[in-house]
Amino acid sequence: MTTSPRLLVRLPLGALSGLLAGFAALAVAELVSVAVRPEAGPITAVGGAAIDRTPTPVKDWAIRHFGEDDKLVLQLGILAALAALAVVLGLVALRFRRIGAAGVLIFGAVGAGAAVTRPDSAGITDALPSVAGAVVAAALLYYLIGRLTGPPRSGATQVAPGSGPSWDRRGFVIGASAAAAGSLGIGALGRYLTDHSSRAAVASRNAVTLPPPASPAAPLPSGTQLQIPGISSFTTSNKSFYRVDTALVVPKVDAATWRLRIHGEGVTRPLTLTFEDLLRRELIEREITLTCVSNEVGGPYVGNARWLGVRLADLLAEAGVRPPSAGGPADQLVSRSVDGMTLGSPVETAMDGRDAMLAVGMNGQPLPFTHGFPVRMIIPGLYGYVSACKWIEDIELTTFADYDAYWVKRTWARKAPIKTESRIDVPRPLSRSQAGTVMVAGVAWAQHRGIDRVQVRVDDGPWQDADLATEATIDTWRQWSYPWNATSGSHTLTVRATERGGRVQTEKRTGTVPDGASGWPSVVVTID
Ligand SMILES: Nc1nc2c(c(=O)[nH]1)N[C@H]1C(S)=C(S)[C@@H](COP(=O)(O)O)O[C@H]1N2
Ligand SMILES: [Mo]
Repeated sequence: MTTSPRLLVRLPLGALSGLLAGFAALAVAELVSVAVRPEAGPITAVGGAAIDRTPTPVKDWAIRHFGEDDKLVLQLGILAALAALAVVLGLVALRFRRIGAAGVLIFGAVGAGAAVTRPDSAGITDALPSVAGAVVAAALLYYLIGRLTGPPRSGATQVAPGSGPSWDRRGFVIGASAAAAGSLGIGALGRYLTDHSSRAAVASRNAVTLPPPASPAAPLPSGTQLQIPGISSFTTSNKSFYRVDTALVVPKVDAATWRLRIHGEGVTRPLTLTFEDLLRRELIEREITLTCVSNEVGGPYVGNARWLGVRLADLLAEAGVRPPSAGGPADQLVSRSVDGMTLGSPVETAMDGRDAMLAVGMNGQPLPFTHGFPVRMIIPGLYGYVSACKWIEDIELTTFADYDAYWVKRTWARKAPIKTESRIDVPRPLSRSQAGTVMVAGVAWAQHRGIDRVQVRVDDGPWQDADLATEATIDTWRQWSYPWNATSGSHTLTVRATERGGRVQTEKRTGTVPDGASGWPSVVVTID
């Protein structure tokens, strides 16, 4: 004979019911999202909405503290919140079965709302994953809680008359087990199908043979790379190149079906280009150092690569675009990516003769998916958020007065040329070295202006000229080194760079918002 489980048993089973319902919701939603759109899954949609709504200082803090793991941390946070919520709903349902189930539906509506309002939303169908997940989960919760609290059903275990409410232990165990197994199976199927759908993109990337550039990068002059342990390699490998973007799921774009549209104000011949179209054009190859506006003084979000691509100014000219200085009506070029990101760059800068390009290659490889395959923009001298659109699919000519891009809506500057900066790579902060010659070394950058001088100061001593590595181009960073005759004690090393033309890197310390951090980097070291 089974009587109603005591509170100590009922509460955990209610919580378990909630968790199983939540798990089923996610599994079903993710499976349905494969059919609809992978980005329409509730975790991705809610996470994306959260990223977009996070106040800039918090986002900046998250990037600083979690670095490139920021998105993983966010997803784990969402999962933890969902789990807590599922437990609460399970417990509520013990008392109020309908309200618990309705609560599940409400959270499904939140997921659906987030999905359809994402900038890359395909419309109302994006609600389907969340809705399907929520309906299944609500039904499951209703059923499981019913086993815990409901009256004995005919055919259930025999109950002595008058013994009070009973619970269907067997029904609960079977239902819960079936739900867990079913969710696991559905989840696995969803995962398998997701991998399968990205296979076309992977195959299209594997099939790319990058043509040789019509205008190759000059071979790196000898002396560009100093032989000093711990200094940033002049060329940053694709694997170690920093990654900064808002994409929770790295877009896997099939190059075979990819198209780029160029249109808007002053465009007399709108263009639609395929990936093959781009590869057939004259390609340029250039060394360019990319920097993120979120890079703190001394921070890691800067890297140099050899980019291969199509000159952006040529494509724009072909579309009939004239820069404002030649009477063109558009002063802003808005790039849009497949995941709905928007970046605004000055048309004047893109067409002023610098090597702005639509890049297809990075260090001799097709772009990695994380860095924008199949095509991204690169404009030397501008921070990434106003130039380096990854997974680009649309270029619209407009004005700064008429349109604010994604980060501009979130308090960052409309225009953001890269500030002259330097970084001490060695010695590491708070490291210990032996008295004698200690190599102080690092990198300095002032893209599209060039670095002419780097100076090092020990404590409050005079500024000493560092030795500069050979310059590759004015668009790249430059290594430097200073053999320091170190004496024992604690010392502060400070560095500053001077750009071509004589302007010294400003001492003024500012944070990253709104247009990039400034100030002199320093490290404190101990000499034994
Ligand atoms: N589609 C898309 N492109 C993007 C971003 C993004 O979030 N989405 N981030 C930009 C920013 S802020 C920077 S600094 C560079 C970083 O490029 P990387 O990840 O290849 O280093 O990409 C830019 N392009
Ligand atoms: Mo950035």
